[in-house]
Amino acid sequence: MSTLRGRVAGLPEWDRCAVMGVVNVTPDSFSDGGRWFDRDAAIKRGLDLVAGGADLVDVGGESTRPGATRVDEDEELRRVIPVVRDLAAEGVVVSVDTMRASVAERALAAGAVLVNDVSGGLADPAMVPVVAAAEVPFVVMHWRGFSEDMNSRAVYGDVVAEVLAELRSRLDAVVAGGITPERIVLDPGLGFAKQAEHDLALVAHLRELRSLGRPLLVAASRKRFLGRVLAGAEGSPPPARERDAATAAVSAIAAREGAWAVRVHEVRPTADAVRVARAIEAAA
Ligand code: PMM
Repeated sequence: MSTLRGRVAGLPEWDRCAVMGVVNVTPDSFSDGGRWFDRDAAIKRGLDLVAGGADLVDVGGESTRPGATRVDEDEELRRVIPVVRDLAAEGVVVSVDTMRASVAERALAAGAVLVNDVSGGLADPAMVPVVAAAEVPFVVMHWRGFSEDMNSRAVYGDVVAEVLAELRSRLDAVVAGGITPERIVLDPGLGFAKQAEHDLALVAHLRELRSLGRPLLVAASRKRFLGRVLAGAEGSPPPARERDAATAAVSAIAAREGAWAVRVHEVRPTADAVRVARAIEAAA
């Protein structure tokens, strides 16, 4: 079982694909922007996600939707740290979603146990040293550049081969930077410098990404490619909040393909999906 999904040193081991619930403490995330911007609402949301079946909660203070401009460091700290502190104090396994080493460091001091960096350490040269020194797990996502212009980088000949090669080189770089391989999780970065057809191909080929030898995090939740699929050839995509059933479908597939965890905004349907996938795996 753990050979299918892999194990991440420093985190609990779940006997199935884990469910990472998302709390975006932002006014502008595409999926849930503004809903948990207030500190108390964000903390309550994190606790509700755990009650609904989340194994860990990912707290972020910067929107990475295509075209988003960056939030400044003080504001990111102000958004994230109290939420991390309060959720960790409640016993929640907290991950911090940040591209800034300073935010990661402060979040770890406040009780976070995992750093999720969508840039895989590329945005801030201090990130890898901070994570290496803290000896905590690190999510390395496939990333080609900041959100302002990432759509222009969504150009691939063979998306699976290129994402695989680029992730392998990031894995080598962060290991060279002192993060032990046993603590590294890889993520194909659905929607980041990718068009819908690229995201679909990556989900279809998760097993090939597993060949990198590290656990995989899959974050399809409410993303544009699901909107495109649901819209059909002519229609317009449903709003982000109406993509949770589609998200759960990807969660079931990702779990079946050996993903270590799925990152979702609405945990209930996905918690059910990964449990069903686990039951089917046990019956195989
Ligand atoms: N996507 C978003 C934010 N954080 N983290 C990882 N590891 N992988 C992702 O694909 C990812 C992420 C963007 O979605 P959101 O802002 O709506 O949560």
